[in-house]
Amino acid sequence: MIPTITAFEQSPDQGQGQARDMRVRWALEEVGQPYDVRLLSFKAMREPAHRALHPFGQIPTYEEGDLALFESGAIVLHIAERHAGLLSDDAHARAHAIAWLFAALNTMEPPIIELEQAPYVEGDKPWFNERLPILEDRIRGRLNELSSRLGDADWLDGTFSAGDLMMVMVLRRLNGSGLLDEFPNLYAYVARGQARPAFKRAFDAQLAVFNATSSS
Ligand code: GTB
Repeated sequence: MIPTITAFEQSPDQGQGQARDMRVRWALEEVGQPYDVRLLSFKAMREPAHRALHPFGQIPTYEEGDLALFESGAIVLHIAERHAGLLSDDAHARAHAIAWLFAALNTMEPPIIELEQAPYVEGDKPWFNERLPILEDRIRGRLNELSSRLGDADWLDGTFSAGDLMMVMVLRRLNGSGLLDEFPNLYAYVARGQARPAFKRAFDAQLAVFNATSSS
């Protein structure tokens, strides 16, 4: 059965692969599962038909037969559990990969999102310029810890896993911030993830949506 995912009809990132459908596309490409995409306008995302799939009216969603899922982490984990390629058969390695997937979403991503959103949410506040380095230092602290753990390894726990997929996706949100460049092994780790053929196929697919919708 071919699953259907949802994505932005017009992604605000202009095809840079930062919207969270990219995580799901990449996971599906890694395991060799073809998929369909339903593109949604911001208006359609708020309508009852979509809210029935996603309580918060967001993308991505994932439909497969009578299963409907939301939350990119849950979707990637579901794909990894159902197909070979993103989780080891070894029970401990599997548990470690899931821990890294949660670490990406629960430990690394929140301060990164806070920094991303600060200009929109607090940019007009008189204390904004003082708070910015605090937010950056919070991320730097986490990057430092992650960098120490990764060391010279290619991936976080042996072979490439769903945990690496999610960590790379979260870290690449720092593109353009300069923060990742301070940690050469993390910079190389993200580059390694982005060099995977499955990443490239997923990236090209979401970029094709942007190119088609921006020229029409
Ligand atoms: N926790 C949820 C998950 O992981 O699936 C979060 C889902 C989410 O934030 N979805 C966003 C959304 O639907 C798109 S990905 N937003 C519309 C809305 O809430 O109305 C977040 C995103 C959007 C755009 C960029 N960008 O342009 O760079 C980056 C990330």
